[in-house]
Amino acid sequence: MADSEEQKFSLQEVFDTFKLCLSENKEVYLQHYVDGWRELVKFLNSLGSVFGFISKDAVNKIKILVAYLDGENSSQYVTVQSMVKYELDNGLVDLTKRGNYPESGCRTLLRLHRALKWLELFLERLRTSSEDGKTSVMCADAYNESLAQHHPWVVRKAAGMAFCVLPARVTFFEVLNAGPPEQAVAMLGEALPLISEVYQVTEVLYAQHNLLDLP
Ligand code: 1Q0
Repeated sequence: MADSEEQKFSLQEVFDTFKLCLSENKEVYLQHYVDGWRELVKFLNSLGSVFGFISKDAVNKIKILVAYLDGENSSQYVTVQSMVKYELDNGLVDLTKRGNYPESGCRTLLRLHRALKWLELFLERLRTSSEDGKTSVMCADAYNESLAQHHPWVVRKAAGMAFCVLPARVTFFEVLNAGPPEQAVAMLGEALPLISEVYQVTEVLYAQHNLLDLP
């Protein structure tokens, strides 16, 4: 019982973690960023095993970042800004092709960062959709506009198949566990600017350091 309670997804929790992500001077706290993704993965898992290959990859990336957060250099991984500085200053990032650092914090976070764009686009569509809107179409459109360009054909194909089995809009809102659709829509309206700002801050940082195409 307690276990399934723990697994229960809460939109409020996503909202809260993304709110905590940004420091006063607009640095992104890695711990909260990772916690936000953890919560999202819970949601993904509740949609069923078709999404297993996606959640597995997300969990893998979360684990890599958690290892840095808990590791001996944890003080360098407090914010995404400090992580970027530390890894670049110490030559811990494969910049042009995969080599000695296939699991750098920078390249791992970049994958989640790109997925955050998908999330932003998808949630915005969901928020503004009408009752008969199709979640599978909203999801696919958001994906094609963002993540898809970074994925090879086979991943795009598998993702496209998974989107087809997304629950209908009304069920989707039920799984969101945030009250009636109007209430969930209102919460999305509050959460989106936060997600969007975290995305934007990270995007600018990565662009400044030429990190947007890390292999
Ligand atoms: C609701 C439906 C969820 C659909 C998720 C869309 C994303 C599709 C991504 C497909 C990823 C396929 C698995 C492998 C990809 C990797 O090759 C790729 C690159 O990594 P690498 O190491 O090979 O260079 N990895 C990624 O691009 C990272 C993908 C992470 C996706 C994380 C998705 C987590 C989803 C959360 C559910 C969100 C629910 C929305 C509603 C919540 C309301 C706040």
